[in-house]
Parts: sequence; structure tokens; C-alpha cells
Amino acid sequence: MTSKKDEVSVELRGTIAVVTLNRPGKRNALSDGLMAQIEAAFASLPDTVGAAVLNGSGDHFCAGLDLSELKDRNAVEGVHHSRTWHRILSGLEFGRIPIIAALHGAVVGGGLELASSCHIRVADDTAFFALPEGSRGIFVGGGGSVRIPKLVGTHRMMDMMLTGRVYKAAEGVQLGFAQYHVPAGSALEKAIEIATRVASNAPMTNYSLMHGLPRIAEQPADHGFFTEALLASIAQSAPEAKARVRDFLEGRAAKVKAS
Ligand code: 1HE
Repeated sequence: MTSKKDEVSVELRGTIAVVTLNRPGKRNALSDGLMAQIEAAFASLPDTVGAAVLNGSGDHFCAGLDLSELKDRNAVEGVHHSRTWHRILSGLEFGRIPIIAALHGAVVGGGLELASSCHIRVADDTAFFALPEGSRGIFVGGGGSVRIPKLVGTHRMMDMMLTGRVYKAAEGVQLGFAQYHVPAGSALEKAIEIATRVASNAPMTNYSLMHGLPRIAEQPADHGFFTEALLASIAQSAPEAKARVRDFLEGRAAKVKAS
């Protein structure tokens, strides 16, 4: 297991944390050691952190699975490896805080799977999206077959894997790989701005969005309505919600504005 202590850095900035993949020499390829450090970094964030940014150092967000660790893995080890990724990436998706991915350069293979487990993605103009697994004779193993079709559709993912198709930033954002497209070099700044805003939301609102919304989307409509009613009533009964509504009614809160 390749593991260096400093392959993930965490910088606390008030209510947000900036988590950086720090293996630029290998284009932030996800070795077992790096995956373990990602898990540990998010697990150890203090309770004062309300949102995080995930980004990569160097010219690329992430080159995907560290292929050098794949060559000797047998079928049983492969299943456990994939299940470990599922645990770690589900831990991000269904963790305590929303994560904003700041994307640039390669967002490929397992790197796209990692980005897909985040809650908001900001892509700068250098970002490109691909699933080279198809060309390498393998399959996604980090939850990509579950998460990526939800972003861009099953047949688009099929095409990417069958043909090695690469999407550049502008088209990729239009298709749903990311929600924001920003100039080259500014993904981190934009992600920090978004995370700061997200961290100021009521915690129950963020929790309901992260944990409730994706589950409701998979429920039959009648169950979804019921779950929604429960979450709505819990969120609105919190003292913080009452205070925020009062602030609006008494003219102290910002109005909704078309920017
Ligand atoms: C790597 C990896 C890697 C770079 N595993 N070592 N992912 C891929 O198939 C993508 C493979 N990588 C690339 O296509 C390119 O490296 C990039 C487009 C991302 C970047 O290109 P470039 O020219 O900036 O860098 P480079 O010269 O290709 O790579 C620099 C070094 O990083 C080099 O090692 P060096 O020792 O010769 O310096 C590369 O070998 C190394 N490197 N990417 C290992 N991925 C849970 S299942 C998920 C399945 C997958 O993710 S499959 C897709 C894997």
C-alpha cells in the first residue's frame, strides 16, 4: 500500500475545510493509501466545519485509480477493493457536511467517481471528463455505475466507456458533470465561495438535502411525499428555522434576487 502521510492536506478556514489531494507527481492517482487518507481527513474534521471543498494539487484534479496497484490484484481482492471504495465514497456522499469539488484538468475514471460522490461540482475551463476504464479492459468500481448515470444518463456513460469519449469543460458542464463552469484557475476560489455560503445554512436543511433528497428520488412517489413531509416538519420546527423566518418577516433577511 503506497501511503505517505502528506498525500492529503486539510486547511481549516473558519466554517469550511479545504481538503487537497496532494500527489501531483502521480496526477493524484488514487492508491489505497491515498483513499485511506481521504477517509481519515473527512472523518477528523471538527464539528465547527459546516462544508468542505475537495480539490487536487498540480495540473489535474485526479487521474483515477492508481493503476500500478491493479496489476497483481485477484478477483477476491478486487471485490474487497471495490467495496472499500464504496464505503469511503458513500461516507463522503452521506457524511455530515456537503462537499464542493473544485475540478481542473483530468477528472477521469476513479477521479470522476470521487467527484460524483461530492454534492456540488465546480469545473474550471481546463477540466475534462472521461472514463478510461473501458480502454484499460476494466470496469468502474468506485460507485460510478450508480452515481454517474444519475448525473449524465446511462447511455452517455455507456458511450464514454465503450469509445473512450472525452468531454471538455463547457460541454461537460452543460451535460451535468458539474453545476458551475468557471475560468481556468478559478475553481478553488469559486468552490470556497460556495462552501462558505452552504456552511451558513441551517444544519437540518443541509442534512435533509444530503440524506433525504437522494433517497426520496429513489422512493415511489407516495413514499417520497411522506418522507418529505417528515423532513419538512423536522426542519421547520428547529429554533434556527423559526429565527430565520422571523428575520425575513421583520425585514432583516436578504430577499431573493435575480443576480
Ligand atoms: C498514474 C496514473 C494512474 C498518471 N495510475 N499512475 N486512469 C487512467 O487511465 C488515466 C491515466 N492517466 C492519464 O491518462 C494521464 O496521466 C493524465 C491525462 C491524467 C495526465 O497526463 P500527464 O501527461 O499530465 O501525466 P503523465 O506523464 O501521464 O503521468 C505522470 C505520472 O503519473 C506518470 O508516472 P511517472 O512515474 O512516469 O512520472 C504516470 O504513470 C503517473 N500516473 N495517472 C498510476 N491512473 C475504483 S475503480 C476506478 C478505475 C479507474 O480509475 S481506471 C482509470 C485509470
